[in-house]
Amino acid sequence: MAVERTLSIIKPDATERNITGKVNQRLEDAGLRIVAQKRLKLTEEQAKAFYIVHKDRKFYQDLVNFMTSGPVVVQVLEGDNAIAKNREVMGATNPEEAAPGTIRADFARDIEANSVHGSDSPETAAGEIKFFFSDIEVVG
Ligand code: RTP
Ligand code: MG
Repeated sequence: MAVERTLSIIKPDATERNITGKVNQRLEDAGLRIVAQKRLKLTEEQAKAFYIVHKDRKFYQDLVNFMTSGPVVVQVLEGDNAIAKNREVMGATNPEEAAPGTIRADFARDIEANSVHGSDSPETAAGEIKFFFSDIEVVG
């Protein structure tokens, strides 16, 4: 299995409840290593740019409003098969459909305020990591 890196975001609904440590524990327990991490408050412009692939979806502006509503923690996770592994630990987008024991099943409020983001392919992971981190900020 290939060692990969993926971009993770702990979303405003989770920072608000002060559960970033609990989320990180889930990630680390799954064998993912946090090789970069910082706390930010996204601007409208940054959130729109990050989610540009969803610009034609009807939830786009709501999502941008939510992602700018409070601090986020952006992170790079590293490990074997990290992209798929992180998506597995996160659970389905809608917490009502997320498997028991996943982060979203246990912590998400609803389909929008769903606590975490994770890149969905090697290509998006590379682009999303670059969006937030320079090379010297990622220490494997
Ligand atoms: P993410 O990109 O955050 O890891 O989540 P995902 O792949 O599971 O979901 P995606 O389809 O990429 O949607 C991105 C985020 O938009 C919000 N969303 N709201 N109101 C809605 O129907 C709806 N659908 C999606 C969620 O915050 C979702 O994670
Ligand atoms: Mg997505």
